[in-house]
Amino acid sequence: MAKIIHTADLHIRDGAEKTYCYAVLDEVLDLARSEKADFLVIAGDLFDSFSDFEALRREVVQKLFRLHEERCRIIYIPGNHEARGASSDLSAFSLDPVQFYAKAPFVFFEAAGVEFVCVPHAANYDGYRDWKVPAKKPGSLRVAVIHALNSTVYTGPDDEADSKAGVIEDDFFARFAVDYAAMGHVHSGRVHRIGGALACYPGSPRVWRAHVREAGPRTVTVVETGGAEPALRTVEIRAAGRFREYVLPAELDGTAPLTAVQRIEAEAGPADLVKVRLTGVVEDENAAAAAAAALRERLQGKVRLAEVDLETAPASRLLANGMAKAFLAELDAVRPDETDGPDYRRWLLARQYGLEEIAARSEEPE
Ligand SMILES: [Mn+2]
Repeated sequence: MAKIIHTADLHIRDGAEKTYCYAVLDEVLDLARSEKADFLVIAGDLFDSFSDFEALRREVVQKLFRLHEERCRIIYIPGNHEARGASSDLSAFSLDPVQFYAKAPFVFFEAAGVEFVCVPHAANYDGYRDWKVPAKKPGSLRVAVIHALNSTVYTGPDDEADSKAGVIEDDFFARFAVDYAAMGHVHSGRVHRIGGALACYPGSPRVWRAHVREAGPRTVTVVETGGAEPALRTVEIRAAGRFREYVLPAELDGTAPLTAVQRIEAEAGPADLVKVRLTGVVEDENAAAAAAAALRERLQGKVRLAEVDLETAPASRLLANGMAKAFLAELDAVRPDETDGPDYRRWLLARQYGLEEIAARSEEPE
């Protein structure tokens, strides 16, 4: 029976983000310690680029060394990001005592009754049918460590054109009698059964970018062997914070309603990445841009990273439009006194929808 902490896609970056990345890493290591894990498996993209790998690998190995001393083996394969901008072959680096397997096409070893097939990231794995992977010993558990896409998640070209990952075929898992596939690359966690294996993406334990795939709790997977099949559970990494996205109708001057901003500030935590999308018709997009910059500045003081996007349209043509003027005058007459609460929000939305509708009609050919 063995216990494995499975993580991937930490994307440790030097510079302003280093403190955050290390807080996430430290929490993962604390978990491995408190769980008394036999293995910590890092399935690629531990570093965000080759230069981050070069700059920080010694510091990171120092952090991992303490866990190693507590008899947890650390197994790490490079993902597609470690090779970004690489000026030398990753397999030439030693991260001792971390078991770093960068030598293509795979490295096989057995430890504590678990057989590992470690597959460093490659642009493709086409030759795998010729790989001389030893037959599985009866009674042992086989874990494949892979940084790639598979058929259940690959839905066409990767949207990160400059950091594509290879695609591993379904047949791979059955051919090499894999029980558990410790996958990396996809940042939202998921488990699929492929060719008799449980193929698990633990998801990134951090928030890497403002994207829907980074939403929800950030987790690592704890795997326990010994039963009929591996038992999995996910553990949230609190230091990761959350990705939070808000769509707000802007006032005519481009500012976000204060109550909405206060709601965001009450909800978001200091480790969060917050994205605000300001929508609607505004009088002057330059003023709106300045208001957006001020909002970004304000939120930046409260959260780890704040992004404010303008998705507005200028009302210049509209204000010359008699219907728009009349509409705004009517609406101003029924503007709620309280700018707090749902009535005001509904009023703001009604005004935006009305203006957008008038804008659309005024562009129709006569
Ligand atoms: Mn990746």
